[in-house]
Amino acid sequence: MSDRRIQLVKGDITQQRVDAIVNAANTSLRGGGGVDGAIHRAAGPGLLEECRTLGGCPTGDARITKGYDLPARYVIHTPGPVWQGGGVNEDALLASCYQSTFALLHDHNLKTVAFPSIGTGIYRFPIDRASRIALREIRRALNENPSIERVVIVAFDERTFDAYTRALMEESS
Ligand code: AR6
Repeated sequence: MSDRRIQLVKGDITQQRVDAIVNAANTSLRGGGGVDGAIHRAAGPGLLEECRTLGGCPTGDARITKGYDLPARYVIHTPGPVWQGGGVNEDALLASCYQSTFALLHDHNLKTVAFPSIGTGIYRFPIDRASRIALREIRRALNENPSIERVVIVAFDERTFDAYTRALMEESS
């Protein structure tokens, strides 16, 4: 059975009214393209200012900042792996992005979160593989943290929405 706390929606993560949205960042935490660019544009300059104080973040790890002009209270920044064919620990590093994010949610007592599809844009992680890893980690974290109330997966495009739909169906079958 799929966990009722998991929701898949199509849309723009910057519009999500949750405790924290997750940013598919890079290790510099100085902003970038894709969802990172969209989050920085919507949050305003305070976000980059705070990010500059953090001194970067290793791949698979995560850092938390305030949400500034976003409806979300916090942003959790996590750099995914650049896909290089699968032989350099990409699966474990992607899983680690989710694990690190849930650790921060737990530490800060946050109950609702929205994820983009980490790694599957500019970093080219294969979408079917990434969506299975994401759902496996989300379900594991939900089992361990009954206090998490809602996990929204925000698919920006049809391809991403379809891949997560398939992965959700695999899980519930
Ligand atoms: N809301 C939700 N999802 C979005 C949005 C949005 N507003 N905009 C894009 N996406 P990507 P990555 C989707 O490339 O592969 C940046 O330059 C997008 O369609 O944002 O982890 C960082 O600074 C895709 O499905 O992240 C890094 O350098 C998903 O978000 C690098 O890109 C992830 O695509 C990280 O690459």
